[in-house]
Amino acid sequence: MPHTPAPTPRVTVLAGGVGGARLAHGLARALPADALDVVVNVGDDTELHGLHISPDVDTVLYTLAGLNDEQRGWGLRGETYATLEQMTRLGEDTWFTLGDKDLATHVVRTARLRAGATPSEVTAQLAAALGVGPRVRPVTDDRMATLVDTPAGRLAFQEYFVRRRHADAVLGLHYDGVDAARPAPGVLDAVTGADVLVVAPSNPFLSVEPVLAVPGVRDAVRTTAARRVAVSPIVGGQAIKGPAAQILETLGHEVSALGVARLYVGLVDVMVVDDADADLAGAIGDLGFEVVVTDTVMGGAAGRERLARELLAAAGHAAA
Ligand code: FO1
Repeated sequence: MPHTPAPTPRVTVLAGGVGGARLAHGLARALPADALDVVVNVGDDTELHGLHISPDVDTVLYTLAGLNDEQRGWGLRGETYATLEQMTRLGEDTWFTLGDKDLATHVVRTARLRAGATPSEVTAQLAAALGVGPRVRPVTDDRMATLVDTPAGRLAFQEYFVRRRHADAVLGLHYDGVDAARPAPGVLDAVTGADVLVVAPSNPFLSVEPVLAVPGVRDAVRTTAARRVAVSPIVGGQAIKGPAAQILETLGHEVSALGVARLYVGLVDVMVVDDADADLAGAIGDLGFEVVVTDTVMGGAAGRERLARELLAAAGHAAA
């Protein structure tokens, strides 16, 4: 019998910053560029020095372009900071570290937004200029901002995350403006038209929820015919990066892959957990998930691609 190759699956990733970018990079290595959509959180966006900064979108773009700083996860490799040093000398408060090349992104984005382009259009232009093949989409073109309730009061996201080094207990989260936000063009189609929907190992409250909270997105995830796969960002009771463990705890959830799985009931079919959490597989399965236990700690590009291929296999699709 002649062998008919399986059609390439259409894959959409819901992503925050570093974890989402790394998994998207693995998927980009395993799939043709036009098979992959990355829908990105914009609740972390901020305005500083008169510039519009979209950290998660940039982290995804830089990572897919192979230009990111691997150690930090965000920003560009081989950065210099001459502009920031001079801005400090001129009296600007420079707690948010902006490299010279990264500043170019913010200058260009801000100029184009002021000239009337939408965030989606600017993101597509930046992606093309950086040679990024997969479609990278901000979840919305409307303004929304994650605000963090702490014992010190309600903080703007980057105030909490960078300036105060996510040291404050998180008592609650507010996604300001989200009720009036509309999904950006193509976002709902990317969710409903996918064969595989991947929820990246990003922070459930800081990265995934502000994507789902945009009206229409959660329903699209609930009802899509895509096979839906989530990777736990909690491994062995700890976050791979950032404050996910502390936030789960202060918001009253179990700090484990099981605690994460409980958040995704009804939204996801397959939970992928790390080998370190093999003992939780039974309890996660009891929630109705199919469970895949594997090495989820993505090292370099090869590790990301391996995990990406395992996810696609778990979803019933082979990679290209
Ligand atoms: N994260 C930090 O911890 N410190 C920084 O100074 C910092 C600067 C920065 C500049 C541009 C950018 O795109 C991201 C940057 N990040 C920084 C990361 C970022 O703010 C957070 O990691 C994300 O918003 C959380 O997903």
